[in-house]
Amino acid sequence: MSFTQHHFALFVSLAYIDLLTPGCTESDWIPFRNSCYLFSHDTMNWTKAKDYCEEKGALLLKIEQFVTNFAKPHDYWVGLTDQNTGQWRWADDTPYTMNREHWSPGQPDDWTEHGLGEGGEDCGQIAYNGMLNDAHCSTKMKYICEMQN
Ligand SMILES: *[C@@H]1O[C@H](CO)[C@@H](O)[C@H](O)[C@H]1NC(C)=O
Ligand SMILES: [Ca+2]
Repeated sequence: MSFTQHHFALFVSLAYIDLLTPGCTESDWIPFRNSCYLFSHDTMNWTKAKDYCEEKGALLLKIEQFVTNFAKPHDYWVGLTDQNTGQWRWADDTPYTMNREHWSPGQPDDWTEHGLGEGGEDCGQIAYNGMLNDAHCSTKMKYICEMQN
């Protein structure tokens, strides 16, 4: 485990216990490096989650650095979508460079048999195992916002 991963693991543990820590103005937000993070308890579809983060002056999570020890008992929306352009982009409209090592095996698969309405899977989530998957954007899911200080 690298120095960086160690600190990320610590940050994930802090997120579990909702520690009130100085550095973030809202109590549910967890400081890590130069950002504050919200691991939501409520669930929203991808677009609502993106809007909620933006209302808070934050972004649906843009993952700068992947770690293998992301261990959370939930799936969370992150700020990845290919719904408008067919190309994966971050919620701040910057391009995402595909790296399949960060996706669960066989993902993104743009699955269409979900029974959730039209289209395939165009929105990105991070699963409990720390790997990405594309899911139907209408799915209500927890989400992670990142506010840069
Ligand atoms: C997301 O949720 C909002 C409000 O609940 C709704 O208006 C919108 O149509 C939903 N979008 C999708 C893609 O399901
Ligand atoms: Ca998928």
